[in-house]
This record gives sequence, structure tokens and C-alpha cells, in this order.
Amino acid sequence: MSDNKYTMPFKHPINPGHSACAGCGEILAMRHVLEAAGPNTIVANATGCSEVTTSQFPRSSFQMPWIHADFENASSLTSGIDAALKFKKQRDGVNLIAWGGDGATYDIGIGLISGMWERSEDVLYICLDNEAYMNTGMQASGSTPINANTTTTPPGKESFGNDLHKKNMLDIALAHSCVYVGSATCGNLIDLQNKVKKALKMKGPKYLQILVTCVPGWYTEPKDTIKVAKLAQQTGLYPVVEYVDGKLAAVENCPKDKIKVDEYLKLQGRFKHLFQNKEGQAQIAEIQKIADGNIKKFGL
Ligand SMILES: Cc1ncc(C[n+]2csc(CCOP(=O)(O)OP(=O)(O)O)c2C)c(N)n1
Ligand SMILES: [Mg+2]
Repeated sequence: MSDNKYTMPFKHPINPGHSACAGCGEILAMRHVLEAAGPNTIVANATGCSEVTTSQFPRSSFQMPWIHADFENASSLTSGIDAALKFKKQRDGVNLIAWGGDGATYDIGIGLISGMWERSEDVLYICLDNEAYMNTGMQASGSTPINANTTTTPPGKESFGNDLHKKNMLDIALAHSCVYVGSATCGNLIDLQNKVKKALKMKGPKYLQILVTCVPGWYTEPKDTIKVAKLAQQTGLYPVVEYVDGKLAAVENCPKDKIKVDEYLKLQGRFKHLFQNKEGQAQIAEIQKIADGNIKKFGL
């Protein structure tokens, strides 16, 4: 143990003592990503819950090289680290990870992420997808699913909540010829870790999108974090898939006895309004069609 009073004695990539909510899917995913990536890893972290909860000055939960970027430029920061390490002839054997929330990824940082992919840089970009700007009070992002209640898309007489569809970031990554494109959830941490290990073995631009349950933003119970994330995958609403060199390489199948989207939606207060009348039920039927479409598209 060091004499530094701010150094905690745990041998762990993310130490306890952070301020993430009880049942936070994001911190759970981050810890498992880092355990899979191992100690020779540098992380650039976009602004968001992942950073705010872990690095309040003068403390840091990270027991490894970690650097905070602005909201939009975790990708560019890794490009700089890559160049600096190459100049110092220290690039070999180092995993570079940039991560950010869905707001940082789908919206605010997308231009710089696009540039990093275009330059074909050897970085794993991870989107911690909790489907809204949670750190600043649950505003809708390009990742927010249709009909979700967020503070900028409240349901009411004229609306069922968010009236826009979730943007397809996996397809956007594929259009950039990323060597690895995958999705995972915090409901299956072994699959998540396998994906991180597989992606990091590949050279070039890589994208991994992880659905992470947000207790205050989704109005879920902390005890349901894993269950809700699993249901997202099992209903087909959040397809868990993997592309290598642009080709579909693996999918996580849905159970043979189909699980209806209601099972997923009803555990989350952000969809509560859909269960209150016939019109809401019609919206749920539309969401079921999205899940059915995914099941058909990927053969889940
Ligand atoms: C350019 C810029 N715009 C807005 C903000 C304010 N801001 C900081 S974090 C955040 C929300 C982050 O949302 P997301 O990326 O989804 O991460 P989450 O907190 O949900 O994990 C916002 C809007 C900022 N820091 N910089
Ligand atoms: Mg978010």
C-alpha cells in the first residue's frame, strides 16, 4: 500500500467508494470490461455518469491509467495517446479504450468518432448505452427508444413520450468498416467479457455497444438491473450480435417460447404510461413489431 492517503488498498480496476447508484448497470459493465481488458489498458472517458461517479477530485476509483475527456472527444483523445505511444515506441501490447455514454456516442461525439474510425485507428470504442443523457437529468438522446418517458419527452395528452426511433449505431459503425462491431448487455457479463477480449485481439477500429440499465432514468428497481437487461435481449428489442470484418459472426438467440415486449416494458416506469389505456396498448403492439423485426432480421 502506498503512503499516498488517496490511494486505496484494493487490487481492482474500479474500486468501491464511487458514487454510482445502487443497481447501476453502467458501473457493472465498466468493471467487467476492465477486468477483461487487463492491466495494460488506457481508458479515455467522455463526460457522463461513468466519469462523474468515479472521479470526484481528489479521488479516483480507477486503479489503472484513465483520463477524462470532454463530452465529445474521448475518441480524439485516444488518437493522441496512440500517436504519443508510437512516438515513444511504447505502443505494442497496450489496449486503448475510449468510452462514453449514448449521448456522447450517438449525438455529441459522433463526428469525432467517425473521424477516428475513418483513420482506422487501433482503438476499442465502447458506448455505455443507458438510452438517455442520464448524468444531467434524463434528457432524450439519439439512442432513446420510441415512447420512452424522459424529461425532454414527457408523455401527455398529445404524446406517448419519445416519438423518434432509436438510431442504429451498429450500422453506422459498419458503414465505417470497423473490424469489429458488437452489442452486449449488462445482463450477460460473461458474453460481454468475451466480446471485449475478442475485440482487443483485433487490430483496427472496433465498436462495442453495451445496454446498461439505469435505475433512476428507467424507473426500475435496483434488484431488477440484470433481469431488465436480459429481457431487452430475450424479447429481441435489443439484438445482441457480433460482426467481424463487416460480416455477421454471432448472435445471442431469443428463447424458443417467445417473451413478449410487455415483460420488458412493464418493469420500467419510463414506459408506465403505455399500460394505462387502449391507445397505449396499440403503441406496445408497435414496439412488439420492432422486436419481431429484429428476430427476423438476425434469425434470433
Ligand atoms: C459539449 C457539452 N455539452 C453538454 C455537456 C453537459 N453534459 C455532461 S454529461 C451529459 C450527459 C451525458 O449523457 P450520456 O453520454 O448518455 O452519459 P450518461 O450520463 O447517460 O452515462 C451532458 C449533457 C457537456 N459537458 N459538454
Ligand atoms: Mg446515457
